[in-house]
Amino acid sequence: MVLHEVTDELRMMFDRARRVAVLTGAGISAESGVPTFRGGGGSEIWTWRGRPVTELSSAELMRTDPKLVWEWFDYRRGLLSELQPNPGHWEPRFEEFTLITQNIDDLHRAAGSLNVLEVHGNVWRARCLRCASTFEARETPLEDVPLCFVCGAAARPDVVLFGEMLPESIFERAEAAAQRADLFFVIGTSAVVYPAAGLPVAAKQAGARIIEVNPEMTDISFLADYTLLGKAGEILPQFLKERG
Ligand code: BV8
Ligand code: ZN
Repeated sequence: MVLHEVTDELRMMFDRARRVAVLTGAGISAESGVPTFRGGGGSEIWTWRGRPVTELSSAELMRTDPKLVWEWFDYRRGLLSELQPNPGHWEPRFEEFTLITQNIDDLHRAAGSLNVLEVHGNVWRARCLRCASTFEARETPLEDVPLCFVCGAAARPDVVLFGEMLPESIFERAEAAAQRADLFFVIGTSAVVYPAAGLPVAAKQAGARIIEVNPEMTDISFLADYTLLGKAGEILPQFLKERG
Protein backbone atom coordinates (compact mmCIF):
# COMPACT_ATOMS: atom_id res chain seq x y z
CA MET A 1 0.00 0.00 0.00
CA VAL A 2 1.36 3.44 -0.97
CA LEU A 3 0.85 6.25 1.55
CA HIS A 4 1.98 9.89 1.65
CA GLU A 5 1.98 10.25 5.42
CA VAL A 6 1.99 8.11 8.56
CA THR A 7 -1.56 7.06 9.49
CA ASP A 8 -2.81 6.21 13.00
CA GLU A 9 -2.94 2.57 11.91
CA LEU A 10 0.79 2.71 11.09
CA ARG A 11 1.53 4.48 14.38
CA MET A 12 -0.34 1.70 16.22
CA MET A 13 1.74 -0.95 14.40
CA PHE A 14 4.87 1.03 15.27
CA ASP A 15 3.87 1.35 18.97
CA ARG A 16 3.15 -2.38 19.20
CA ALA A 17 6.36 -3.54 17.52
CA ARG A 18 8.90 -5.22 19.81
CA ARG A 19 11.80 -6.20 17.56
CA VAL A 20 12.56 -3.57 14.91
CA ALA A 21 15.36 -3.39 12.34
CA VAL A 22 16.10 -0.57 9.91
CA LEU A 23 18.14 -0.64 6.68
CA THR A 24 19.22 2.80 5.50
CA GLY A 25 20.88 3.98 2.29
CA ALA A 26 22.19 7.21 0.81
CA GLY A 27 18.69 8.75 0.73
CA ILE A 28 18.66 9.15 4.51
CA SER A 29 21.64 11.52 4.25
CA ALA A 30 20.25 13.40 1.22
CA GLU A 31 18.58 16.04 3.44
CA SER A 32 21.96 16.59 5.12
CA GLY A 33 23.31 17.57 1.70
CA VAL A 34 25.12 14.31 0.92
CA PRO A 35 24.83 13.37 -2.79
CA THR A 36 23.06 10.06 -3.47
CA PHE A 37 24.53 7.46 -5.81
CA ARG A 38 21.61 7.50 -8.17
CA GLY A 39 19.98 10.86 -8.61
CA GLY A 40 16.24 11.32 -8.88
CA GLY A 41 14.50 8.67 -10.93
CA GLY A 42 17.34 6.20 -10.33
CA SER A 43 18.63 7.21 -13.73
CA GLU A 44 21.93 9.08 -13.81
CA ILE A 45 24.59 7.61 -11.53
CA TRP A 46 26.92 9.89 -9.53
CA THR A 47 30.12 10.58 -11.50
CA TRP A 48 33.32 12.37 -10.46
CA ARG A 49 36.16 13.31 -12.80
CA GLY A 50 34.02 11.67 -15.50
CA ARG A 51 33.90 8.25 -13.80
CA PRO A 52 30.81 6.57 -12.27
CA VAL A 53 30.76 5.72 -8.55
CA THR A 54 30.59 2.02 -9.43
CA GLU A 55 34.06 2.39 -10.98
CA LEU A 56 35.53 4.83 -8.44
CA SER A 57 34.41 2.62 -5.51
CA SER A 58 35.59 -0.64 -7.05
CA ALA A 59 38.11 -3.30 -6.05
CA GLU A 60 39.34 -3.10 -9.65
CA LEU A 61 40.36 0.58 -9.37
CA MET A 62 41.89 -0.10 -5.93
CA ARG A 63 44.17 -2.60 -7.64
CA THR A 64 45.05 -0.37 -10.58
CA ASP A 65 45.03 3.14 -9.10
CA PRO A 66 44.85 3.20 -5.26
CA LYS A 67 45.88 6.89 -5.21
CA LEU A 68 42.79 7.86 -7.26
CA VAL A 69 40.60 5.79 -4.92
CA TRP A 70 41.99 7.77 -1.95
CA GLU A 71 41.43 11.06 -3.82
CA TRP A 72 37.81 10.02 -4.50
CA PHE A 73 37.13 9.11 -0.87
CA ASP A 74 38.99 12.17 0.45
CA TYR A 75 36.84 14.32 -1.84
CA ARG A 76 33.76 12.78 -0.19
CA ARG A 77 35.29 13.28 3.29
CA GLY A 78 35.71 16.93 2.38
CA LEU A 79 32.01 17.20 1.49
CA LEU A 80 30.98 15.36 4.67
CA SER A 81 33.16 17.39 7.06
CA GLU A 82 30.74 20.37 6.66
CA LEU A 83 27.52 18.34 6.99
CA GLN A 84 25.26 17.44 9.92
CA PRO A 85 22.73 14.66 10.49
CA ASN A 86 19.06 15.42 9.73
CA PRO A 87 15.77 14.32 11.41
CA GLY A 88 15.90 11.17 9.24
CA HIS A 89 18.90 9.94 11.31
CA TRP A 90 16.37 8.62 13.75
CA GLU A 91 16.68 6.12 16.57
CA PRO A 92 13.35 5.25 18.25
CA ARG A 93 13.15 3.07 21.41
CA PHE A 94 12.08 -0.57 21.14
CA GLU A 95 12.65 -3.76 23.12
CA GLU A 96 15.12 -4.69 20.36
CA PHE A 97 16.33 -2.17 17.78
CA THR A 98 19.01 -2.76 15.12
CA LEU A 99 20.20 0.00 12.80
CA ILE A 100 21.85 -1.31 9.63
CA THR A 101 23.33 1.19 7.23
CA GLN A 102 24.86 0.95 3.77
CA ASN A 103 26.21 4.48 4.24
CA ILE A 104 29.86 5.14 5.07
CA ASP A 105 29.22 8.76 6.12
CA ASP A 106 29.08 8.18 9.92
CA LEU A 107 26.02 10.48 10.17
CA HIS A 108 23.97 7.95 12.18
CA ARG A 109 26.72 7.96 14.82
CA ALA A 110 26.96 11.76 14.61
CA ALA A 111 23.19 11.76 15.33
CA GLY A 112 23.80 9.76 18.50
CA SER A 113 23.19 6.17 17.39
CA LEU A 114 25.77 4.06 19.20
CA ASN A 115 25.12 0.61 17.84
CA VAL A 116 25.21 0.95 14.04
CA LEU A 117 25.88 -2.04 11.77
CA GLU A 118 27.93 -0.41 8.98
CA VAL A 119 27.78 -3.16 6.36
CA HIS A 120 29.85 -1.11 3.88
CA GLY A 121 32.39 0.35 6.33
CA ASN A 122 33.17 3.92 7.34
CA VAL A 123 34.90 6.64 5.33
CA TRP A 124 36.67 8.04 8.45
CA ARG A 125 38.42 4.71 9.16
CA ALA A 126 41.51 3.39 7.35
CA ARG A 127 42.74 -0.22 7.14
CA CYS A 128 46.37 -1.26 6.78
CA LEU A 129 47.15 -3.05 3.50
CA ARG A 130 49.76 -5.16 5.26
CA CYS A 131 48.56 -6.03 8.78
CA ALA A 132 44.85 -5.08 8.38
CA SER A 133 44.88 -2.93 11.54
CA THR A 134 42.10 -0.36 11.36
CA PHE A 135 42.38 3.17 12.72
CA GLU A 136 40.59 6.52 12.63
CA ALA A 137 41.92 8.86 9.92
CA ARG A 138 39.90 12.05 10.28
CA GLU A 139 42.07 14.76 8.75
CA THR A 140 40.88 15.99 5.34
CA PRO A 141 42.18 16.97 2.84
CA LEU A 142 44.77 14.23 3.30
CA GLU A 143 48.38 15.26 2.72
CA ASP A 144 49.34 11.70 1.83
CA VAL A 145 48.10 8.13 1.99
CA PRO A 146 47.58 7.36 5.72
CA LEU A 147 50.19 5.03 7.18
CA CYS A 148 49.43 2.23 9.60
CA PHE A 149 50.04 3.21 13.24
CA VAL A 150 51.13 -0.39 13.97
CA CYS A 151 53.48 -1.37 11.13
CA GLY A 152 53.88 1.85 9.12
CA ALA A 153 52.61 0.37 5.83
CA ALA A 154 50.19 2.24 3.52
CA ALA A 155 46.49 1.99 4.40
CA ARG A 156 43.25 2.07 2.37
CA PRO A 157 39.79 3.44 3.17
CA ASP A 158 38.04 0.91 5.45
CA VAL A 159 35.01 0.70 3.15
CA VAL A 160 33.56 -2.16 1.08
CA LEU A 161 34.21 -1.57 -2.61
CA PHE A 162 32.19 -3.10 -5.45
CA GLY A 163 33.47 -6.62 -5.96
CA GLU A 164 34.58 -6.97 -2.31
CA MET A 165 33.11 -9.08 0.47
CA LEU A 166 31.19 -7.38 3.25
CA PRO A 167 32.56 -7.65 6.83
CA GLU A 168 31.30 -11.14 7.67
CA SER A 169 30.44 -10.78 11.36
CA ILE A 170 28.67 -7.44 10.80
CA PHE A 171 26.62 -8.79 7.90
CA GLU A 172 25.70 -11.92 9.85
CA ARG A 173 24.41 -9.72 12.70
CA ALA A 174 22.43 -7.69 10.15
CA GLU A 175 20.91 -10.87 8.68
CA ALA A 176 20.02 -12.19 12.15
CA ALA A 177 18.33 -8.89 13.05
CA ALA A 178 16.38 -8.93 9.77
CA GLN A 179 15.19 -12.49 10.46
CA ARG A 180 14.15 -11.66 14.05
CA ALA A 181 12.39 -8.41 13.25
CA ASP A 182 8.63 -8.11 13.46
CA LEU A 183 8.91 -4.70 11.77
CA PHE A 184 11.58 -3.88 9.15
CA PHE A 185 12.09 -0.36 7.78
CA VAL A 186 13.83 0.21 4.43
CA ILE A 187 14.74 3.89 4.28
CA GLY A 188 16.41 5.87 1.48
CA THR A 189 17.80 3.07 -0.62
CA SER A 190 17.25 2.12 -4.25
CA ALA A 191 17.78 -1.48 -3.11
CA VAL A 192 19.90 -2.42 -6.15
CA VAL A 193 23.16 -3.33 -4.41
CA TYR A 194 23.56 -6.84 -3.04
CA PRO A 195 23.90 -8.51 -0.62
CA ALA A 196 22.54 -5.57 1.49
CA ALA A 197 19.42 -5.32 -0.71
CA GLY A 198 18.65 -8.94 0.25
CA LEU A 199 18.05 -8.00 3.89
CA PRO A 200 14.43 -6.82 3.41
CA VAL A 201 13.72 -10.07 1.53
CA ALA A 202 15.12 -12.12 4.45
CA ALA A 203 13.00 -10.08 6.88
CA LYS A 204 9.84 -10.57 4.81
CA GLN A 205 10.46 -14.32 4.47
CA ALA A 206 10.86 -14.55 8.25
CA GLY A 207 7.48 -12.86 8.74
CA ALA A 208 8.33 -9.18 9.26
CA ARG A 209 6.09 -6.35 8.13
CA ILE A 210 8.06 -4.14 5.72
CA ILE A 211 7.73 -0.34 5.74
CA GLU A 212 9.62 1.52 2.99
CA VAL A 213 10.32 5.28 3.17
CA ASN A 214 11.41 6.82 -0.13
CA PRO A 215 10.19 9.69 -2.37
CA GLU A 216 10.16 7.15 -5.24
CA MET A 217 9.13 3.53 -5.79
CA THR A 218 12.12 1.15 -5.78
CA ASP A 219 13.12 -2.41 -6.59
CA ILE A 220 11.69 -3.63 -3.29
CA SER A 221 8.46 -1.59 -3.26
CA PHE A 222 6.65 -4.74 -4.42
CA LEU A 223 7.77 -6.39 -1.18
CA ALA A 224 6.77 -3.55 1.16
CA ASP A 225 3.54 -3.74 3.14
CA TYR A 226 3.61 0.06 3.16
CA THR A 227 5.58 2.45 0.96
CA LEU A 228 5.58 5.96 2.43
CA LEU A 229 6.32 8.18 -0.58
CA GLY A 230 8.20 11.03 1.02
CA LYS A 231 11.45 12.29 2.48
CA ALA A 232 12.88 10.45 5.50
CA GLY A 233 13.41 13.69 7.43
CA GLU A 234 9.72 14.54 7.05
CA ILE A 235 8.13 11.09 7.34
CA LEU A 236 10.07 9.46 10.21
CA PRO A 237 9.28 12.09 12.87
CA GLN A 238 5.56 11.46 12.14
CA PHE A 239 5.89 7.99 13.73
CA LEU A 240 6.76 9.64 17.02
CA LYS A 241 3.67 11.90 17.06
CA GLU A 242 0.80 11.06 19.42
CA ARG A 243 -1.95 9.05 17.81
CA GLY A 244 -5.04 11.07 16.85
C1 BV8 B 1 29.83 -8.43 -3.46
C2 BV8 B 1 30.60 1.81 -0.09
C3 BV8 B 1 30.60 -10.55 -3.82
C4 BV8 B 1 31.51 2.54 -1.03
C5 BV8 B 1 29.06 0.57 -1.53
C6 BV8 B 1 29.36 -6.63 -11.46
C7 BV8 B 1 30.66 -6.35 -11.07
C8 BV8 B 1 31.03 -6.30 -9.72
C9 BV8 B 1 30.08 -6.56 -8.74
C10 BV8 B 1 28.80 -6.85 -9.14
C11 BV8 B 1 28.43 -6.88 -10.47
N1 BV8 B 1 27.09 -7.18 -10.55
C12 BV8 B 1 26.60 -7.32 -9.30
C13 BV8 B 1 27.62 -7.15 -8.44
C14 BV8 B 1 27.55 -7.20 -6.99
C15 BV8 B 1 27.60 -5.77 -6.49
C16 BV8 B 1 26.28 -5.12 -6.82
O1 BV8 B 1 25.27 -5.41 -6.21
N2 BV8 B 1 26.33 -4.21 -7.82
C17 BV8 B 1 25.14 -3.49 -8.22
C18 BV8 B 1 25.53 -2.09 -8.71
C19 BV8 B 1 24.42 -4.28 -9.31
N3 BV8 B 1 27.80 -5.86 -5.07
C20 BV8 B 1 29.06 -5.91 -4.62
O2 BV8 B 1 30.05 -5.81 -5.31
C21 BV8 B 1 29.16 -6.17 -3.12
N4 BV8 B 1 30.07 -7.25 -2.92
O3 BV8 B 1 28.85 -8.70 -4.08
O4 BV8 B 1 30.84 -9.27 -3.26
C22 BV8 B 1 31.82 -11.29 -3.75
C23 BV8 B 1 31.69 -12.65 -3.78
C24 BV8 B 1 32.82 -13.39 -3.74
C25 BV8 B 1 34.07 -12.78 -3.66
C26 BV8 B 1 34.18 -11.39 -3.63
C27 BV8 B 1 33.05 -10.64 -3.69
C28 BV8 B 1 29.72 -4.94 -2.42
C29 BV8 B 1 28.73 -3.81 -2.54
C30 BV8 B 1 29.17 -2.66 -1.67
C31 BV8 B 1 29.73 -1.57 -2.53
N5 BV8 B 1 29.93 -0.37 -1.68
N6 BV8 B 1 29.29 1.64 -0.71
C32 BV8 B 1 31.03 3.94 -1.30
O5 BV8 B 1 30.22 4.48 -0.50
O6 BV8 B 1 31.49 4.50 -2.31
S1 BV8 B 1 27.58 0.45 -2.35
C33 BV8 B 1 26.81 2.00 -2.38
O7 BV8 B 1 25.76 1.96 -3.35
C34 BV8 B 1 26.07 2.28 -1.13
O8 BV8 B 1 26.74 1.88 0.01
C35 BV8 B 1 24.78 1.53 -1.28
O9 BV8 B 1 24.86 0.24 -0.76
C36 BV8 B 1 24.67 1.34 -2.76
C37 BV8 B 1 23.33 1.82 -3.28
O10 BV8 B 1 23.16 3.08 -2.90
P1 BV8 B 1 21.85 3.53 -2.07
O11 BV8 B 1 22.25 3.66 -0.64
O12 BV8 B 1 20.65 2.70 -2.34
O13 BV8 B 1 21.70 4.94 -2.70
P2 BV8 B 1 21.05 5.27 -4.11
O14 BV8 B 1 21.61 6.61 -4.53
O15 BV8 B 1 21.17 4.12 -5.05
O16 BV8 B 1 19.53 5.44 -3.75
C38 BV8 B 1 19.15 6.52 -2.90
C39 BV8 B 1 17.69 6.32 -2.62
O17 BV8 B 1 17.29 7.31 -1.70
C40 BV8 B 1 16.83 6.50 -3.86
O18 BV8 B 1 15.89 5.44 -3.92
C41 BV8 B 1 16.13 7.84 -3.63
O19 BV8 B 1 14.81 7.86 -4.15
C42 BV8 B 1 16.08 7.89 -2.13
N7 BV8 B 1 16.03 9.23 -1.55
C43 BV8 B 1 16.49 10.41 -2.06
N8 BV8 B 1 16.23 11.40 -1.18
C44 BV8 B 1 15.62 10.84 -0.11
C45 BV8 B 1 15.49 9.46 -0.33
N9 BV8 B 1 14.91 8.62 0.55
C46 BV8 B 1 14.44 9.17 1.70
N10 BV8 B 1 14.53 10.48 2.00
C47 BV8 B 1 15.11 11.35 1.11
N11 BV8 B 1 15.20 12.66 1.43
ZN1 ZN C 1 49.89 -2.30 9.49
